Amino acid sequence: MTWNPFLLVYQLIQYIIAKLLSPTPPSPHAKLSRPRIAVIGAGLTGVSSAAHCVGHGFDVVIFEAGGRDQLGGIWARVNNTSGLQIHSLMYRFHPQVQWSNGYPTRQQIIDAIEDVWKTYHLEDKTKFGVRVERVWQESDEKWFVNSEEYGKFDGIIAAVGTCGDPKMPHMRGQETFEVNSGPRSRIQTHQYVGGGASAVEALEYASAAKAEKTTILARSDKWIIPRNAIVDMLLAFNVFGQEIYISWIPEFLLRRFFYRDLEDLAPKKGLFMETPMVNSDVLDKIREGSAAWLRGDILSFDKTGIWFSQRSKGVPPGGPGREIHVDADIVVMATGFSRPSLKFLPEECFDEPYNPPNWYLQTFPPTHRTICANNCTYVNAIGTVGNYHIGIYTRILLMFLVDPLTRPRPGLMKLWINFTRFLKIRSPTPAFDFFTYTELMWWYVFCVAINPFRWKWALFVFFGIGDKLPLTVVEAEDKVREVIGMEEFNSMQNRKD
Ligand SMILES: Cc1cc2nc3c(=O)[nH]c(=O)nc-3n(C[C@H](O)[C@H](O)[C@H](O)COP(=O)(O)OP(=O)(O)OC[C@H]3O[C@@H](n4cnc5c(N)ncnc54)[C@H](O)[C@@H]3O)c2cc1C
Ligand SMILES: *[C@@H]1O[C@H](CO)[C@@H](O)[C@H](O)[C@H]1NC(C)=O
Ligand SMILES: *[C@@H]1O[C@H](CO)[C@@H](O)[C@H](O)[C@H]1NC(C)=O
Ligand SMILES: *[C@@H]1O[C@H](CO)[C@@H](O)[C@H](O)[C@H]1NC(C)=O
Ligand SMILES: CC(=O)N[C@H]1CO[C@H](CO)[C@@H](O)[C@@H]1O
Repeated sequence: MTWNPFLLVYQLIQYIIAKLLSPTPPSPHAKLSRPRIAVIGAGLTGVSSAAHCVGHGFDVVIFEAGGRDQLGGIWARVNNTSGLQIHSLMYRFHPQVQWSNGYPTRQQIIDAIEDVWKTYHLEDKTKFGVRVERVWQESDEKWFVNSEEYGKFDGIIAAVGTCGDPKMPHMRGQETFEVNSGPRSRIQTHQYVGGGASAVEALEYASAAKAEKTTILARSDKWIIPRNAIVDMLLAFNVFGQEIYISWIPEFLLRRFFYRDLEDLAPKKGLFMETPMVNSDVLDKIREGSAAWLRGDILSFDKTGIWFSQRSKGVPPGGPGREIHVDADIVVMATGFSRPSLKFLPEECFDEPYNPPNWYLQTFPPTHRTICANNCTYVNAIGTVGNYHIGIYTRILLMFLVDPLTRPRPGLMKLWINFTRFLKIRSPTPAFDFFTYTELMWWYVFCVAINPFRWKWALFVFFGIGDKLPLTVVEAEDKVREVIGMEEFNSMQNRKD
């Protein structure tokens, strides 16, 4: 490996963050006395949330539908050619994570998730092979998961992710296509269906398989942004989380300096409307002739390839086009994943107009503030993915659980949702269907600042430090309330079962 000063600084910073901000793992058999939390899903989000909980003395049980080999969620299910699209700087899903390079491989990501899982002794707290079908609350506001055998929980963290089963649309004539990969034949054309993030995955797979030519068949236009940490962070800096009057500036710059001669591929619609693809090679491959990008609709398959209606820019899907035949040796359906269901949550969580993602901070259903659907309600975003926000969301839940005065009332949660809708009234997309990372940070700041009882928790919520001090204050507050006869507001901490 070559010596790289930036990498060295990056590693040093990560080392310091890990030392300063990782909550101390409890000893393996320590009795954790604070409220008990059910975490649903053992992907990156579930493992990170659970590690935060036990690190602050809360007990957890992780429920994972898959077996032990599913630890790591979606990353456990994809091929080795799949890797991180964004820079790992924006993928520090737990303070303890220390990446050795900018773009870790699938195996390195799985190892990092396992490492957090083991460090926080979550082995004994994970139930593999248990798909959560139902969570419900008894009159004491405690939760049950699936059945009574797992005991009562004070809070629920749903971390089911956004990638469930692969989406496999059936297309006319699909079974007549013959894969041409006999020992004598070369892979000449790769044919891709779709145009989202999975198309990038497929491209990487194609280049690993030494495809001579790759054609991407895309139904709709998607923005492509360069794989450059600084550019990506600047784009995530739009605190408004929507198309604004100056959005034309980044859009112009991308067209002029990134797309250049291929400007026709840049979508007409705004950048801040849909998750962009992060990739720096695809445009180069198109320029050099080893890849082609065709916009249009698939008509049917035949023995040697695909009949395709090629549309020009601006013609909507299904609109008129030119019929062409695309020859292919192999067809990769890069059609993405269907969304895992949250239907195990109580029905009232889905009442319009407060159905996901239209929840408090996008994550807490207004009818149940002790449910935190961490990182799984998102639709489109620019920014980072599994980053600090997993910890922040988890700690907001922990704050609600131990400090009754910080708990939001359903009416106020709805008011916040209305308020955010109002702020984004001119956005071309519904308020919660697109956000940027900076907007998320503004939500947190607002959430902590709006309620004076949350101020003492600010350092804890944002950095995970100093939960002892606010807890002593909470105990003092509890005493005051007992004296003035408001015990019903008492913290859960004092309610021993
Ligand atoms: C190839 C690929 C590349 C990606 N690249 C990036 C990238 O560059 N940057 C980025 O930010 N993101 C990227 N992503 C997005 C990725 O989804 C997230 O980064 C992250 O890994 C999601 O973690 P998660 O824990 O939230 O969800 P998952 O990893 O999907 O884990 C959810 C887990 O919950 C379990 N589960 C679901 N329902 C239930 C139930 N009812 N009961 C029990 N268990 C259940 C599932 O079995 C699964 O193990 C990429 C995704 C893929 C597939
Ligand atoms: C990629 O992963 C999928 C799903 O696990 C699997 O079916 C397929 O065979 C894998 N492909 C390669 C080339 O490993
Ligand atoms: C993926 O990579 C890991 C380590 O790099 C290796 O152990 C594993 O066998 C690979 N899996 C496949 C399907 O190639
Ligand atoms: C939120 O807005 C809806 C209409 O969009 C209104 O019916 C409802 O009363 C508002 N709720 C609050 C809490 O302001
Ligand atoms: C699984 C999941 O929802 N991951 C998302 C976490 O949040 C980021 C946005 O900050 C998304 O890009 C991820 O896909």
